[in-house]
Amino acid sequence: MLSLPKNFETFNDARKKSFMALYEAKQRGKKVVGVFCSYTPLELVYAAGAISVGLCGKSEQGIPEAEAHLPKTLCPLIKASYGMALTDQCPFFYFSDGILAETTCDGKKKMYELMSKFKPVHVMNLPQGRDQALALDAWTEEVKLAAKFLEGLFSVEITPEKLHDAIVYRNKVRRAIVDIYETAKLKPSPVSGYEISTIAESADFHFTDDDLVAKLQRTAKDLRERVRTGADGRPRVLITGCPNAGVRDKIIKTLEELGADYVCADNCAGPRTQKFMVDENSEPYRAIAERYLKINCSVMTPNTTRFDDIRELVKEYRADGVIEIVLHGCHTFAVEAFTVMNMVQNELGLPYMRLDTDFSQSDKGQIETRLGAFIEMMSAAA
Ligand code: BJ8
Repeated sequence: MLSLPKNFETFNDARKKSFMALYEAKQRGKKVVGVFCSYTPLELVYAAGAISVGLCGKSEQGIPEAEAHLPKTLCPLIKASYGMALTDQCPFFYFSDGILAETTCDGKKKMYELMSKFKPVHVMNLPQGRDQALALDAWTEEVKLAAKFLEGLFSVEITPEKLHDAIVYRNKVRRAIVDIYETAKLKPSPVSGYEISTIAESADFHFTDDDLVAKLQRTAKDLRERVRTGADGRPRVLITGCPNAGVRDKIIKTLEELGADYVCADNCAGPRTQKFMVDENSEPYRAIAERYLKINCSVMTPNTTRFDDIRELVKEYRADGVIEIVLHGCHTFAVEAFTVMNMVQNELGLPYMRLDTDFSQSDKGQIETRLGAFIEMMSAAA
């Protein structure tokens, strides 16, 4: 009989619901793999007969405890992720049988060394110079090693057939999620970006046997048919930079309450990452490696294709301005922000604002003031 975490009673209702679905899946014998990054090849997890669950910290919870082990100046996403695991406050970490991780930024990869004291952790070596001659070969080998890790962890065999089925399934999920994001291409968007991002994220916490693809497709259709009164003339914003789930309420909700629409994200929570499919007709390990290596994250060097993404997304989603979110301690996005600013202001001719922040509420008032001024700037430029 599986036990519940000690602090189960203190979880809020939404978390309890999601956690209970995972708990029931575990009771049915499902295995769970915790993941932290868009570079994790989820196809392997599914081919191993397991469920993946996103473990990134999204609030201040666990940060004070994490700071006893990690530098205070580290990015809040890393500290929160580690702190939740350390203090056993994350129900999803609690039920993860193992962790599949990658060498992305320095803080994350060193944090995984500490995390491996709590759970089996396999770290894939992500080649960051992805244009180099042997990058794709090396990453293909890493994908194979990750498959071996999962086979060993769960005593299963990842057959070519299982891998192919997993590739086809994950492609379908991605297409359905992109369809939901693309609702916001309509002008005015029939639905708030806050709601779209919440729906898309819920696909990472799907632990029942319901048909996820059908559910997402139904949702996309419902969203498109919605009529949103009073949405005409609201400035449309593209958000770029670090993952924004930990600051969604502080920034995105406030932005929309102040009168703008968040229509698209050029970050891991957005069509930029989901749009790449795995080629279903090629050798599966190489096809998976190719797909994931296309992701335009600032941990890559050079990362010029990220700027092509921003150009395209600004055009497709008809953005009136760009907001860049830089989490404290995230050097790669902080450095790239200079190039993003120049491109948005000088080449695209749009207002740009950079917000340096963390998961605390201490800068809430200041952010609200800056968002208000930015909305006025976009309205004046329209
Ligand atoms: S693919 S964005 S999920 S690495 S943890 S890099 S914020 S200092 S999360 Fe990321 Fe994968 Fe890239 Fe996406 Fe900066 Fe913090 Fe590092 Fe971060």
